Amino acid sequence: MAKRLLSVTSRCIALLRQRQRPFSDSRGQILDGKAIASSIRKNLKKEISDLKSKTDSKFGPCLAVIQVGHREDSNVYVRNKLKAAAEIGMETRSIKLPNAVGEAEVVDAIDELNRRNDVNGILLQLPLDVLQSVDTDYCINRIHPQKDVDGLTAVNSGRLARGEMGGTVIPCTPRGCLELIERTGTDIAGSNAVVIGRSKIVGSPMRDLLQNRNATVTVCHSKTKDMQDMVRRADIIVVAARQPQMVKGDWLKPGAIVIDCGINDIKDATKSKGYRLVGDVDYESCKPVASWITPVPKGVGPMTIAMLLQNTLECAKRQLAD
Ligand code: NAP
Ligand code: LUD
Repeated sequence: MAKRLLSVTSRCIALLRQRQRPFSDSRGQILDGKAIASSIRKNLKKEISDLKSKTDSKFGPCLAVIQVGHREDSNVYVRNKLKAAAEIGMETRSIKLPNAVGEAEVVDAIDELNRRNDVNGILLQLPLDVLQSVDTDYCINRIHPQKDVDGLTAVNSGRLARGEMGGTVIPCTPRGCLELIERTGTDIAGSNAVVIGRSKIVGSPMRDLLQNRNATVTVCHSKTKDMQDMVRRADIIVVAARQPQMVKGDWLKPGAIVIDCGINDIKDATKSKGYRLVGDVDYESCKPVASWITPVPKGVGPMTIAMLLQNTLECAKRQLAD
């Protein structure tokens, strides 16, 4: 009898402990951004084809990408974006401006795309690769908010910061990160989230998104003291710091969800190109401690592109309804 009572009590204690632990105990699960992005693109392709047949092909979403200069990384990203758009049945326009242009030419290109009814989304690839000084914020804000598929204009980022989600566009990378976090099945509400980085394109909108989901968010940046102490309390950590392999496994709370936005080249003589891509997270030391972790490549990067396509489709649908 005493033995049975003991066993029931210890089972109850074990159950209680499990309830107190908000996250799953399995460690090192990989959040496969490439596979998830591919399934999202497949659904978008179907939706576009259905909308085309319903509207006698009057509906044909079109994404325009402006690239200034010829940075090798931008060439790759822009090529991938245009290819992914075409593959799901979107029209695309690629506008390449030489690095000798000034602000006026960039603004002219944006204004022309703003005017065209056959263009639903406009993306200005950053950073601008220019010889003379051009005000990036000014150019971005020239994009009509309804065509701002990157969600970077002051209007759209202001709406996001204020939690006014109807009609806004969420920046692609943070939207992709949120999608990945949601797919782990974790409860974001009430969790402690740490975002490392506060850029307009990743860190700040990520903070807003997590806060809107009722996480308690701490933002770290280059002047943050005791960053490791902040990270140790985090159930969810999103890193966008442009610092190769900065976050180490022994900084993490066991079972944390780790989302790595970083894309950095580091020298690697064993590779034919002489370098390889790594994130801002030290994957090898973090993987055994995290419950879920994104790899680099094939983590956040492909999600950014899938979310761009989703944003473009959403903008096109709103424009059709107007
Ligand atoms: P960014 O504009 O250079 O901003 C970096 C941020 O990190 C800044 O807020 C900076 O702080 C902070 N930071 C720098 N060093 C730090 C340190 N030692 N400790 C803590 N914080 C530090 O970069 P970004 O455009 O946000 O991009 C971040 C990374 O994500 C890059 O590797 C980029 O290539 C990658 N990225 C990937 C995707 C994708 O689709 N996968 C998309 C966008 C960006 P301060 O504000 O104090 O300067
Ligand atoms: N500017 C972006 N600049 C750079 N990785 C991207 C990106 C795909 N206006 C504007 O697209 O959202 C943007 N809007 N950004 N980025 C970075 C940032 C921008 C980064 C990586 C990838 C887009 C991507 O496909 C692949 C992966 O991680 O698996 C690897 C690609 C490779 O280099 O081999």
